[in-house]
Amino acid sequence: MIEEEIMDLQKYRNHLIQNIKNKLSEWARSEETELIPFKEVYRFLHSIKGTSGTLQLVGLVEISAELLSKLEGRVENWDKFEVKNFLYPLIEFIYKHENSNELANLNETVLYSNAPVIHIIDDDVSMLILLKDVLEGEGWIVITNTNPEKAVKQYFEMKPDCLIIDIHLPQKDGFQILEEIYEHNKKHFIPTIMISIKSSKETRMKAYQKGADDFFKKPIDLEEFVAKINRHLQRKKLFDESVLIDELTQVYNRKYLLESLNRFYQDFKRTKQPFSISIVDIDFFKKINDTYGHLMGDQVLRDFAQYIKKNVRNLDMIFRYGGEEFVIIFPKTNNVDAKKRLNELIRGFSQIEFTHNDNNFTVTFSAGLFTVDDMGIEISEALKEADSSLYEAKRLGRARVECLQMTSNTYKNNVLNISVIDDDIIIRSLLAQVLDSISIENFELNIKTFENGPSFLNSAHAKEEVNHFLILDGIMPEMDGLEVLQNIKQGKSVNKYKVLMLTGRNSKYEIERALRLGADDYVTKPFNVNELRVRVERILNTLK
Ligand code: GH3
Ligand code: MG
Repeated sequence: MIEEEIMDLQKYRNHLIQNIKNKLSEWARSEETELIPFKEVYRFLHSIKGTSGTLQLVGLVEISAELLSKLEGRVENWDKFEVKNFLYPLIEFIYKHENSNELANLNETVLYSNAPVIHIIDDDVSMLILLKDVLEGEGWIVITNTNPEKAVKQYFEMKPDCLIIDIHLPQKDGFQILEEIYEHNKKHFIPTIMISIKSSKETRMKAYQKGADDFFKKPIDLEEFVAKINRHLQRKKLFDESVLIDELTQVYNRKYLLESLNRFYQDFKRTKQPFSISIVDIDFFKKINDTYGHLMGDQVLRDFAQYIKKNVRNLDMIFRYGGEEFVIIFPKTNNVDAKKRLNELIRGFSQIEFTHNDNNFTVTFSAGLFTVDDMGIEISEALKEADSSLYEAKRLGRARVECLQMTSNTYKNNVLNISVIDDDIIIRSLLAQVLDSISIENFELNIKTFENGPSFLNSAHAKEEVNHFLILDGIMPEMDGLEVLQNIKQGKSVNKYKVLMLTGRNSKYEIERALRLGADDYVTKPFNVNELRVRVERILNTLK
């Protein structure tokens, strides 16, 4: 009896959700110029709120109530994009509700933008799927290839932190891949692990001679495999860091500055919290060298860098930019606060007494400031602006901070077309939102969603001669995703496309076909939204 009641409730819940989806689809299909009456959205939410209470969908009651309260005072009609953004919490709820069982089973790994990237090349798809699953469970980003030609290309694009290669591959064996990447690997110390069914001493020796760091015999002991990779990644990280520290002053070097600035810029675009960049330069440094000698000059540089490092917050960062020029990044800091801090630093440092033989002297520095608080500005421009301000600080007498923050110009960006093709309105809206929150420096992202293959293939969006990133559902009613993939990969613009396939969790066949047909990566459904964002960000950054 009770069982029956529960089942019935489930039936009505599905019905409600289907109704919501139908309405969302209807709005999504409307013309861009067509306005959606304010009243319609209101009635829609109102009805959800009423019904979901009865159906004991507590989360949905809360979301609809919250959205309704935000509608108070509103009278204007909406365009469809506005509606989609507004209703995002609802879309997220439905996604989680529909996939709750499977999402609960997903490892709750947290992926960070700086998660290590592991590249696996193996034509045995079962092995590939298994390893990808296990390694992603560790919070690492895993990219996979079955085709060696494509793998080498992807290796240079993605610059992984660890490489795993099967020896026996079609066309080209693992040893040949090792040869092709040898020079790059030597410079970047990318740990390379060979895996193979054959493990004769001869095979292992050959692997090591060609540049492999490690060798695992199949079947692989996964626990040991993960432990080893972890070790390799730790060493790789230490190596990367040592390359990023300036030897004399022991603060970060210029190479790391550019990388960090990009990261802070991404965070800014996501969080909208401004951050400040300052170029600082020691005043009359040449005179210190001339008067007290180069060794003393070096000492001043060291002390200066350490003074700044000790007197800024933990999250602030200092970099040696050039000779006696440094850059300080103040994350989550507006212009006024950054200026105040710089003034304190200038005052504090000027009071430090240096001693050379019996002479005491003090040193000052000047600072140029620029605060990134506007989407229109690019990092390279921001640095230039900070530099002009530094010049102004020097001109006005030194030992001071200046900020000439000019209004940002309009910059011409490259265009990257992004398409999502999925028959499910929830997935489409969810992905559109995820993509919307991503920004890639110097690129204007042009995002469009399609509910089936043909509408995409026939669209102007697909035909434009620009780089294109495609998220493609594997299984769709009208035209299978794999068919769409095939279509693109046989087209003349194949090189302009990067394709991420959405596949079923357990469908080896689908994954296999996708990779063979040239998909650049795959993600199994249901996916964790945050994880997907990080992955997509990584892929998009390789398109720069
Ligand atoms: P201003 O106040 O306008 O910045 O004058 P300045 O003398 O500080 O600047 P200028 O650019 O004329 O001179 C900078 C000097 O810094 C020239 C260069 O020899 C010296 N320098 C650059 N790198 C190092 C270093 O690593 N160690 C030492 N001791 N000197 C360095
Ligand atoms: Mg100077």
